[in-house]
Amino acid sequence: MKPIFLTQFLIEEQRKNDQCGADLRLLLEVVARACKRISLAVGKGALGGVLGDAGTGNIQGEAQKKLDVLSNDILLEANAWGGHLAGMASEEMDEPSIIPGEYPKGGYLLLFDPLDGSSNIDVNISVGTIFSVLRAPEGIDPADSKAYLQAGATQVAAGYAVYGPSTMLVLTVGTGVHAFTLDRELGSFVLTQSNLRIPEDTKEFSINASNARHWEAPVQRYVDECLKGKEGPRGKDFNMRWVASMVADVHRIISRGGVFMYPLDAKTQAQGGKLRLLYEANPMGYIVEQAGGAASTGRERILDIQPHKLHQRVPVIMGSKNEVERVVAYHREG
Ligand code: P6P
Repeated sequence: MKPIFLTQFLIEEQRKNDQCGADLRLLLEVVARACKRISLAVGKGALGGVLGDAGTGNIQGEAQKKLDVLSNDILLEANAWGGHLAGMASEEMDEPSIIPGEYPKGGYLLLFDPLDGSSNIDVNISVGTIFSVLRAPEGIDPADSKAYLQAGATQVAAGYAVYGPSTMLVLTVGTGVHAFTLDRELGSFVLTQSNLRIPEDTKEFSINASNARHWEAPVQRYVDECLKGKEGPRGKDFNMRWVASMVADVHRIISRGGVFMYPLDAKTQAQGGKLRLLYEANPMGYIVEQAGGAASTGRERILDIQPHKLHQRVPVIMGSKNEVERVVAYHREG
């Protein structure tokens, strides 16, 4: 069968989807090219001279890996001259980055976590890039973080690249979720799965169990019932997975079902959660919902949250619809 490359897919999407115009298509192609460059750098491992810490920290208070900084720079440079963006915001930058004066500005904002899960890099575990596309609001300077404070439901596109045994690009422009695999010989992303759907039920949950003593009662109850297996109220055995790379964990869930949880707990209560809303929870939540799953904080739909700061953190429970709804029901019951 003739391969469908990302460009052809996006051109065909453009023809049938008013939300996916030429500018958005070109923006997504630029991001995809940047992800190819990141994949190349990540894939070199120790041979690329870019493992280890950069010796700097980000606004999150996290030590930056050399590849965090390199990935961020790759995305900034790739998107500076294209003319599709008014500005960019990143986990690795305190404030938004505006388009250099010598280049035209476009109508979109790009938000990204350039290398999610980077603490896994030095031990050769899958990492990824997460990105979200918003419309640039009229009358707000894209250098002002207020321009990016839009609810996740307003996203026009979202996607991630997962740098694993193969490099995959998974994206949505609002008409389902589609997966592309990087053909390294051609240097092109080839469509390998269309209209991904998350099974509504699962036997697999994903949570960092070392935080168990910090969890709120509803999460404790949900996990305890999973652990009781077929002898317990769920009547079936569960498996657990935790990669500690959101992209890898959520990609598994989009591929075969499951529920990913980084809930509010006593450790993260003060900062509102662990994962970032604008460039982790929102894009992944949009993709999960487009694949028939659900994405909640436990108390509200993630995509409904009105952000109040650029690096805002939120609790995250997303994946198989029936499991997320069960966790939400337990929160309602208290
Ligand atoms: P913990 C990676 O640092 C990340 O932001 C997500 O990708 C991942 O799901 C989570 O943090 C892992 O957190 O507390 O298990 O190390």
